[in-house]
Amino acid sequence: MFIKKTIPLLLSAALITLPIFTACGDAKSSADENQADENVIAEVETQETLPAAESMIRQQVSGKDYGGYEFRVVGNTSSDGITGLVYNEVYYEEENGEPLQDSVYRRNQQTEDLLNCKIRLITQSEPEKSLRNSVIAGDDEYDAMLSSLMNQGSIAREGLIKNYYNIATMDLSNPWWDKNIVSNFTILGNKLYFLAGDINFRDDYAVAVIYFNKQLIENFGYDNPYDLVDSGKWTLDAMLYMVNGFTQDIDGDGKLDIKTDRYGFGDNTDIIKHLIFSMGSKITETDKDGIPRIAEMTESHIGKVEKLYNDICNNDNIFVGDNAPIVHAMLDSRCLFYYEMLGAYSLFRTMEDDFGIIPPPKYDEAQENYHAYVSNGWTSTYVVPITNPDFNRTGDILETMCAFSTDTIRATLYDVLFTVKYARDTQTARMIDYVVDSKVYDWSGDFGWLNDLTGCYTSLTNSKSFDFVSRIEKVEKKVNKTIEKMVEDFTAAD
Ligand SMILES: [Ca+2]
Ligand SMILES: [Ca+2]
Repeated sequence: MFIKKTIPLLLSAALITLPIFTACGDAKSSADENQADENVIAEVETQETLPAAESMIRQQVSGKDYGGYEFRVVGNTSSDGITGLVYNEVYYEEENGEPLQDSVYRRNQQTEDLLNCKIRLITQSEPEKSLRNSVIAGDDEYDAMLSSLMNQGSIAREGLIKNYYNIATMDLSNPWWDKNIVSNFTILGNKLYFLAGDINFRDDYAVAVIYFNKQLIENFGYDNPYDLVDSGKWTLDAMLYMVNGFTQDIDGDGKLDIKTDRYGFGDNTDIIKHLIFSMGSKITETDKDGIPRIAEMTESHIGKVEKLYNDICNNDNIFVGDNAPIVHAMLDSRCLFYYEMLGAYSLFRTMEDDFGIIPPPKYDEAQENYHAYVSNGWTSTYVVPITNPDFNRTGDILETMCAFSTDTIRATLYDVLFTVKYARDTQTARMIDYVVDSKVYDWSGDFGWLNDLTGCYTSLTNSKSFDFVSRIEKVEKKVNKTIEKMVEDFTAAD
C-alpha cells in the first residue's frame, strides 16, 4: 500500500512535552490554567494528527507570507497521444469529481492558504520555446515551467534555467522530492536543473512496468508473479520460463503472428535498452567528479546485454515490434506479459481478463533491488528560468506545493487510480511501490545528445550477431566528445 512518510521524531517529541511548560505558570487562576491546558492539548492533537509532510513544511516555511503573489507556471495542457491522459498537473479552476484533477485543486488551495499566494498556469503549445524566448528577451514572464523532461535538456545547457542547489529555500533531501532524479541528474557534484516528486504524476506514469494477464497465469498453473516479486525471485529467467511455455501457433499455420497467435512477451525495439536498466545496469554512469560517462564495459555489463540479445531478441517466443498489436493481443487474452510505462494502464480499461502490474524482472536473485527505467519523454519536470525575480520565494512555493502533494496527488495516484479503478486488486499497490521506489533516470534517455550511445543497445535488437562491444568502440570517441561539450555547457551554466 501507499507508504506514509516517517513522522519527524523531533517535532512529535517537542509537541508532547508542551503541556509541562504551561503548568509552570504561577499567576494564573485555575480556570485560566485549565483553559490553557485545553488549548495546548487541542493544539497538540491537531498537530499530531497532521500528516508528516504537512508538519514538516509548516515548520520549513513558518512565518512566510507572499502577499497574494501570483506564481506563474508555464506548461501545456494537451493530452498525450498514447494514453489520452492530460498533461495538466499544475492548476484547475475547480473540483469536478475527477480524482487527480481534484487532488491538484486541493493541493493548490492548501499551498495558497499557507503562503498567501495564487498559483496560475499559463499554457503554451511549446512551453520550452516560450520560456527560451522570454529568458533571452530578459522578460519576467514565468516563475517556473512544468514540461517534458526531454525538451528541457537544451535550455539547461544554454544556461537559461536555475540550478536548484543555488536556491537557498529549497531542501532537495526532503522526502517529497524524488531522490532518484536528484541523484541521477546532479551533474558536476552540485548542479541540478530538473525536479520531480510528489508534485507531479507524469514522472510516475513514465516508469517502466510489466503488465500481465492474471487469468492466463492461473490457467497455465504458473507461479503468482506477485509472490515471485515479493520473494525476490522475479528474474529474467523466471519470466522466460513462463514466456517460453506460453507462446503458441494457435491457428496452426506454421508461423507465429502477433495478430492471431499467442505470445508470452511483447515489447518494442527498444527492448534491450529497456531491460538493461531493470538488471541494475545503466547506459551512462556518473563518475566521482560528477561527470556522466559511458557505462564501464565490465564482464558483467556485457554479459547482461548478451543474455538479452540471446534470450530475448533471438527468442521466437517473444514479439519485438510495434506496441499497438501487442496491446491488442493483451486485450484479446493472447499475450501473457507486456512491457510498457505505468501511464499506459488506461489502455487496459476494457480488458475482460484481470491484469496485474509488476516491476520489470531482475537479472538474477542475487540482484538486491528491482529497478525501473523512467522515460524522459513521458516524464514531466519542473524547471526555474534564470529571469525569475525571486528564487527564494519560488523555492518556498515549489517546496510547499510538493509537500502538500504527498497527501493529495501522490495519495490519489495510489489509493484511487491504481488500487480501485484500474488495477483491480490491492496487491498491485505494493507492486507500484516497488516500481516507484526503483526509478532509474539516465543521461542517455531521450535528450537526443547520446543517441549514438543508446543506438548501440537498440540496434542490437536486429543485429545478426552479438557485436555490442565493437558497436560501442565505434562510437566511443564521438560520444566522449559530446559528453565533453555537455560538461562545458553545464560548467558555464548557473
Ligand atoms: Ca510523482
Ligand atoms: Ca500462426
